[in-house]
Amino acid sequence: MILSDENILKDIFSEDAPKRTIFTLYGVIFMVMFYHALVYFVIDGEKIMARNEIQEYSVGFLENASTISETRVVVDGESEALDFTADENLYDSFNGFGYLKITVSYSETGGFGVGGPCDTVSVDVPPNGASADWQNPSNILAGTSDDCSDINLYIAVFQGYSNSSQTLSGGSPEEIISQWTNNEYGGGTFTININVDATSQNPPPLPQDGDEEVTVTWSAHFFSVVVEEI
Ligand SMILES: [Ca+2]
Repeated sequence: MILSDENILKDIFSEDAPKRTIFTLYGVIFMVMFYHALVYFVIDGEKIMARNEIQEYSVGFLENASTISETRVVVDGESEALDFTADENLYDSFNGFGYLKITVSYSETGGFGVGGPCDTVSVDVPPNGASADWQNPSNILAGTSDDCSDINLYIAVFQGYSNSSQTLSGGSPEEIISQWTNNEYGGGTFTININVDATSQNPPPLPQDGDEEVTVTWSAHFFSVVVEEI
């Protein structure tokens, strides 16, 4: 059968042909064609568009450490507290505050003579006062040193941040960047408590070591997020 306009018109206006059958046949053909067109343009078309729309991105982080040090003489048997608040300008320059590293260092001073024994220094950071990922298993919130070696503490600040690049599918660069942008994390004041247990070279009545000079270095690691199409 040849489906041409001429035939259709001829059939429709024909006196002889059983019109009902012809119309029914054309109706079925039309519906089958319509169905295929619908499937092609609407259903498959959407799938094809969706496939083309899924864009892959690499998400990376550039870190910047902002460091500040403070030295305090802590009297034997007493506790001193030092505070740290991140500079608000850092939130304007970066997407977020990733983590805070604290280094506590000291050497033997006031030991009355060369080679005096190192004091014992203990520190702890109470998990409050600042907004941080306090439950993160990587956190090191306390430490002790009795050989003049440094104490290194670590506080995860931005929830979920690990500075490992990743690949994402879908979404838009703006959405990904907004996921990694937050100026709440790290807000507030971090505090470190320092305790010194001084160790003297010789027992009394010789002069006793009564304190230690402790330096605390706060290193705030802020990051910028970099999203690239791949
Ligand atoms: Ca000392």
